[in-house]
Amino acid sequence: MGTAGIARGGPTTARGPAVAGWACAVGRRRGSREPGPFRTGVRKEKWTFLERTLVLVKPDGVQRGLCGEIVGRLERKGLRLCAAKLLQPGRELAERHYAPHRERPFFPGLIAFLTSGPVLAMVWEGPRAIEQVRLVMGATDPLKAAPGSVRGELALDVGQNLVHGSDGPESAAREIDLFFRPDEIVPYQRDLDRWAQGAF
Ligand code: ABT
Ligand code: MG
Repeated sequence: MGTAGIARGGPTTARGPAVAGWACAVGRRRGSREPGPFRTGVRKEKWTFLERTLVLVKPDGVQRGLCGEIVGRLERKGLRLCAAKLLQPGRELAERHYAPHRERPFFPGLIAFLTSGPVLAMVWEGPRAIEQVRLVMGATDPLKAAPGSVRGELALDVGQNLVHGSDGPESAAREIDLFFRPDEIVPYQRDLDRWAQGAF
């Protein structure tokens, strides 16, 4: 299983690296290997499908002292931080991370930018975390980003746009594996998860 899946055996959904949450609180439907979603008869708790996504505070975000701002927004959204490290990406890591853009004219500048200073790499987890993080980030071009989003509020330039979030389940799995070993991802529950992640 890729590291976008939960470390302790939750079932994988059709959406790729998504995993089933509340695994301790609910069981499978009797006699079924399917994860749901459904309400169990006994505990009245539903399956919540959790996803993991890679988030980078890019070199401009670290240099501008915006790590706390970005982490805070994701925390306040209700997402759960399950891995974090500060590192300066080398050329090979940057090229692998942005491999889907290899043929684009902006690729060399993109690699120069990502390798120009430390980034804060993180894995965030929650229901539909991939889309949720992209919403918090705002559109790639800050001019088109929603006003309350990170890029809409704090960025000016399409290249120096502060933050990266995986754009789909496959890229999340690939990117998490690039930046983290499986044992660097810490699965845990918080009490607030049942208040923020759709337990009712
Ligand atoms: P990333 O999170 O960095 O991947 O940004 P996002 O997914 O919002 O946007 P994409 B399309 O993946 O862009 C990757 C990086 O390339 C930069 N870029 C993109 C340009 O500089 N010019 C362009 O015309 C386009 C389309 C923006 C992204 N990041 N940086 N840094
Ligand atoms: Mg992208």
